[in-house]
Amino acid sequence: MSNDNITQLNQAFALQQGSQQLQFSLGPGDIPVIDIVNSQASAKISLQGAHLLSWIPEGEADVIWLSSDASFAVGKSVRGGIPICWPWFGAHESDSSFPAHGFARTVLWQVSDTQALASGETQITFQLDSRELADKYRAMWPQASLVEYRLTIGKQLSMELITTNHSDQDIRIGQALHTYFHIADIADTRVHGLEGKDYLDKTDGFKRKAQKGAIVINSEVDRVYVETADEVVIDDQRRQIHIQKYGSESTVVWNPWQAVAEKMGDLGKEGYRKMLCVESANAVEDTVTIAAGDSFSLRVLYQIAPV
Ligand code: TA6
Repeated sequence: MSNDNITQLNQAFALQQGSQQLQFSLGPGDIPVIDIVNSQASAKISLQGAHLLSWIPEGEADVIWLSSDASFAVGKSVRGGIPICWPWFGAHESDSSFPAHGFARTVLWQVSDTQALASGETQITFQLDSRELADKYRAMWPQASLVEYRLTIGKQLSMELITTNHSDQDIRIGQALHTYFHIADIADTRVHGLEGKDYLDKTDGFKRKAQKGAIVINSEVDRVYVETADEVVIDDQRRQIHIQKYGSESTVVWNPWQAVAEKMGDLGKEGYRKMLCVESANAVEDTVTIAAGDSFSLRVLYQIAPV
């Protein structure tokens, strides 16, 4: 991407309301980024992957964690933020050479609309049209489909991921908003709302287990909680992050802990103490079939509350 592309994006989509509310610039790795500032919050989003990198509601610390060792390169997913896993979650079910968590997080999305809402929030809509993908991705996903991703930035963060099937057959997708939440300290953090639910434990051959009480993390955790459509709350004893979701039956909870984090190489020193992924997903037993011509919406809302 060049500075000319940035000028064109700003001409088409920048928002000015007194001061600059939404603008594009060239970020690290020559990847365009969008800065949003309104009276309720600020945010940063990369055009690669439509990847939200930061959301800071007024008066709060960043709710989203981004690794100090994150690298920004064309075609590479960023460690932190909100990667979009689509059209599959985790490993591809039949071809291990395909990238984990799909390709949506590593390709450039199109911006289709920006709006300064009367509520004071800022809305931006991205699109990913499978018919316009490079050949290597079309080989992985030949089905005609359009994904729209609408983010509303304010005191709350709202995200909607809508997949429309433009082919003449059913399509089946797995997906997740793979959010890295910024927490004060993993030792003080509890996750509520999944008590009594079954999960598939990736660290133990995907064995099915039952959650007893709130989730406490003191070693590697990599779990897909099934049949979990209800609200989840992360409490780090400084604040609570409330996660409401619609059109998501699975919830993934992940922290690699120290040894795995060290091998990953981009999680930062002690990064695992400051991050926790709680992902609103349709994964494993809960992939979604979309009939020809139909759409499916995954909608997720984050809000902060005092402890
Ligand atoms: O969502 C949890 C998970 O699937 C873990 O198994 C872990 O590997 C993580 O995602 C990160 O995946 P990535 O492909 O971004 O390295």
